[in-house]
Amino acid sequence: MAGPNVDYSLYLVTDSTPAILGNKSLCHVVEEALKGGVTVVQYRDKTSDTGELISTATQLHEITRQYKVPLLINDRVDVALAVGCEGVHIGQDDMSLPTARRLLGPSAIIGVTVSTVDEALRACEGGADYLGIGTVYATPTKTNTKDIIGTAGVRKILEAIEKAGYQTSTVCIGGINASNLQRVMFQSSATRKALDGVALVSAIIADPDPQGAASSLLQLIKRPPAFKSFISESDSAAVLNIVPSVIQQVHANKPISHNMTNLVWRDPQLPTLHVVADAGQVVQNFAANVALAIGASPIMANYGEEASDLCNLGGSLVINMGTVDPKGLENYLKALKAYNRAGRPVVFDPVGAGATQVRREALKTIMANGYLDVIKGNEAEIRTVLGTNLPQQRGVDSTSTLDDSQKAEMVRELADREKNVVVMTGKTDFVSDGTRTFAIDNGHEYLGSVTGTGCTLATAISAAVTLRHEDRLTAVIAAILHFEIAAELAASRSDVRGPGTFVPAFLDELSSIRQSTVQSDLSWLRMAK
Ligand code: 3NM
Ligand code: MG
Repeated sequence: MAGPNVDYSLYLVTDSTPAILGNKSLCHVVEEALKGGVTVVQYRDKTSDTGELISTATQLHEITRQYKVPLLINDRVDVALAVGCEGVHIGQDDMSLPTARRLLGPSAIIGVTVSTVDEALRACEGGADYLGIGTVYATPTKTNTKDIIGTAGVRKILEAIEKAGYQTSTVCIGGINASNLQRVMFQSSATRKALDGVALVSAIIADPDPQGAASSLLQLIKRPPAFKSFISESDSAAVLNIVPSVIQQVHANKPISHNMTNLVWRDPQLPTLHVVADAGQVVQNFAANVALAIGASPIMANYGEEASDLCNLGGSLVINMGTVDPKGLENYLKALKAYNRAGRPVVFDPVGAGATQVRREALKTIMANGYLDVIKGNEAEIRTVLGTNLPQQRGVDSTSTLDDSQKAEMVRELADREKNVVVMTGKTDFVSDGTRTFAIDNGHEYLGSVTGTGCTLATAISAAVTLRHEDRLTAVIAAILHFEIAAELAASRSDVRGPGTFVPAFLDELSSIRQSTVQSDLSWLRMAK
C-alpha cells in the first residue's frame, strides 16, 4: 500500500462541514465511496478538537484497511502517528516536509500541496511521495486557496517535473467533477508526464449516492476521453496535399452541422457595420444556404435538450456565442456536454467575447465546462480567450494591433494550451494545432461587408471536421480555403459590383468549386513562422 505502489487515480478528500456532508455520517459516506472505487482517502477536518480527530481517524482507518486503501491525515502529523495510518498530506503553511518525514519515517506516505513550479520542484527534491496540484478551478469547498491555476498551470508544473526527471506521483485538486475530469487530465498532461489521478471533495461527499458517484468518476479516469484519439501528427506537407480532397469529401458526404446561434451581435470594437456573427431572421436563410452550397446539412437548433439526440446523428456542433443570457448559456452547456460525451466535434465561436462582462463570464463558463475541438474568432476574441484561465492578462493592451508573428504565436499558444485547433480570422488568417501554425492569405473584403459570413465559416469548419475528426487541422484549413477561394472567385466575376451582387456569386462559387480550382490556388497557404 505504501510508497510507489499507491494507486492515486481517485483520491477522496473528506469534509465534515454540513454544507458538504449534510447530515450524513462521514464514516458511512467514506465506506460507500470506497465501495465505489476510491483509491486514497485523506481525512481533512479543520475544526474538530484533537481527541475527536483521533477518534474519527481511528474509525476511518478501520474502514479503509478493509478496502486496502491508504488513509492520510490532512496537516496533523500527530494524529497520523496516534492512529498509525499510512501518512499525511501537508500544505505549504503546515509542518515542513523534512520534519514530517523525520517524525513519520521513510515508509509513510507524505503528500504536499503545490501551486507553483518552485513549490513542486522543492517537494519532489524533498522526497514527497505525491503532489496535490491546485487550485485547478475555484471551488466553494475551499475558498482560501492561493491561486487558481487552471489546466495550463497544472501542465506547467508537470512539464517542470518531467524536465527535472522526478518520478513523483501527482494529482490535481479544486473544482474537479464528472463533467470536467477527463478534459482536465487530458489538457494538463505534459509530453511524458500525466497526472496519476484527481483529488476531489464535493463531487463525492456532497453526492446523495457517494458509491455511484465514485464508481462513475473512476470509470471516467480509466477510460480515455473520446476526444483523445483524434490527435494526430501528420506533417505540414501532408496537410496541403489533403486539402482539396477534404473539400470534395464535404461535397460528397453532406455532413450534419448542428448550429446554435440566433441573435445579431455587432462587436463594438469593430467598425459599426461589421457584423461578426449573425444568423437571426434574414441571415439565417443566408447561413443555411452557404452551408448547403458547400455540401453540409445544417440544423439550426438552439434548445440544449435536443442535443443528446442530435449528436447521435453523427454530425458536429457549432456554438456561436450569440446569446449569453442564463437560458442561452444553459443550452450551450447542455449541448457541449452531449457532444463531448459522444466524442463528436465542437466548434466554438466566442462572439464578442471581450466586449462585456457578461460575455467574459459566459466565455469562462463555457471553457471550464467542456472540450472545444476548434475555437474560431477574430483578433480581439482570440486574445480574450487566451486571457481567460491565465492568472494575468497578457501584456498587450486592447487597442494595440499585433503583427503577424505575434498573431501566429497567440493562436499557437492557445491551441497548445487547449490541445485543440485555434483559428484567428483577419486579412491573414492564422490556424494552429499548437505544433503546426499556418497563415492563410486568401479571402476578400466583401466577406466582411455582408452579414453571416463569420458564423457560416464556423459551419463550414464544422462540416470538414466532422469528416476528418482525426485530422482536425487539415479539415479546418481546407474549410477556410474553400470559403475564401470561393469569395475571391466570386469577387473577381464581372457581374459582381459590390456586396449585394457578391452574395449570390459567392453561393455559386462555393457550390461549384472543385479539386482543380483549389489545387491551383494552394500557393496562398504558407507555414507561419
Ligand atoms: N484543497 P472540491 S482545493 C481541499 O487547492 C482542497 O489545495 C485545495 O474541493 C487546494 O473537490 C480543495 O469540492 C477543495 O472542489 C476541493
Ligand atoms: Mg493544510
